[in-house]
Amino acid sequence: MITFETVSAHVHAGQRITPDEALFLFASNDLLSIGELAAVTNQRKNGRNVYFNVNRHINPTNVCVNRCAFCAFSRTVGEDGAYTLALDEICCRAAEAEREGATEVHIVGGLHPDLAFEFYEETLRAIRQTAPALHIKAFTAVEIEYFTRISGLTVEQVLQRLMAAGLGSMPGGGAEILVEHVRNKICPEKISGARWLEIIRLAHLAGLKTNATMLYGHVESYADRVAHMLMLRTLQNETGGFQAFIPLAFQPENSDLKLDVTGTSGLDDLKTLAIARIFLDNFEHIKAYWIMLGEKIAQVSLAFGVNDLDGTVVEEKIGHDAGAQSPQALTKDGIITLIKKAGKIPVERDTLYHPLRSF
Ligand code: V47
Ligand code: SF4
Repeated sequence: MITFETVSAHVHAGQRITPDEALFLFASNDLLSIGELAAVTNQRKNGRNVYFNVNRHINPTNVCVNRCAFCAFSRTVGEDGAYTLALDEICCRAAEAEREGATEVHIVGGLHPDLAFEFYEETLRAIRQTAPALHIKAFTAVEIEYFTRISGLTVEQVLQRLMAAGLGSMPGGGAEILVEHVRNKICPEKISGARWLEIIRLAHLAGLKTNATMLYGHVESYADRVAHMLMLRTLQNETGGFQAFIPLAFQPENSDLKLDVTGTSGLDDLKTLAIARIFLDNFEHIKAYWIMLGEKIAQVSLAFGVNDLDGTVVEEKIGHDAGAQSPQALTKDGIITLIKKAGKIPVERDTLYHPLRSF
């Protein structure tokens, strides 16, 4: 029989916990005990260090053929609010980010019906030329699959071409919940969970590091969350290519997902981050995305197993179009203060987690 004591004994002995044990923790409301186990796990991996980076998000277009039910960011061509940035504008934002001390640009966008694959290659080349110091973390597995469709190339060829043009790593979006019956409800047009995993696997084999996200707090059950994390843990065993796991708290405003939900609770946010820290023993980093969580929950999460805060971001659309109440940007000083006041050591990192300086 699973009890808190048996799970705790496994964690303290440094043993991997089972999916049933993770489910047992989700069913418990003993947040402080779960947080303690996560903190022990994190302390072993990262000590008191908390990583952050100075980055800027750029979303080249919000025009998207998928129109996932939870997404308040996307538009169809010609719809009010639809936009596509010119290459010059993208470069201008990247150059500004570099001038202001960023080390990374994070680029994701909609699946535009009229842009050719060459536009994305050109974007990478142009950024590399105008802002050579920036690491380019770009394109989710969903976008990579779309590029194969519009170009007629294989996944491997798309990845090679993008890497030759300057792609340095990939973000973890598009994973949502990898379980098929959930995807059928929230994003029926999106690639399957199996395909998402396959593309990420190929990216890892090509030498790209990626992250993995999990969109939670909508129609999924705790069992779905555990199944999602198990698929990631299994792939990580094989490739070792994941850097951070990032749970994304669902923001319910302006989406077509007609749910009687007001957004996730602070308790659920902290429990999910803590269980992720315990269950995903082969992930080095659990990232709190303050945009979706708010600064205060993100700060408290540092006592619940989290060791990474997303960066300065500067301009965020996906969460804010869906009602996120957090600011658009945090300054570097703001992040450092937030981490210090949680009793931790702020460590600025580059995209690949090389420490740059601590404060
Ligand atoms: O895949 C869309 C999510 C993701 C909503 O890898 C929503 O470092 C909440 O993946 N409520 C894109 N979430 C963002 C993303 C990301 C963000 C920060 C860091 C990294 C990283 C990756 O945003 C999408 C989707 O899961 N999303 N709509 C919404 N209403
Ligand atoms: Fe398009 Fe991504 Fe929004 Fe889905 S989540 S509609 S794929 S931009």
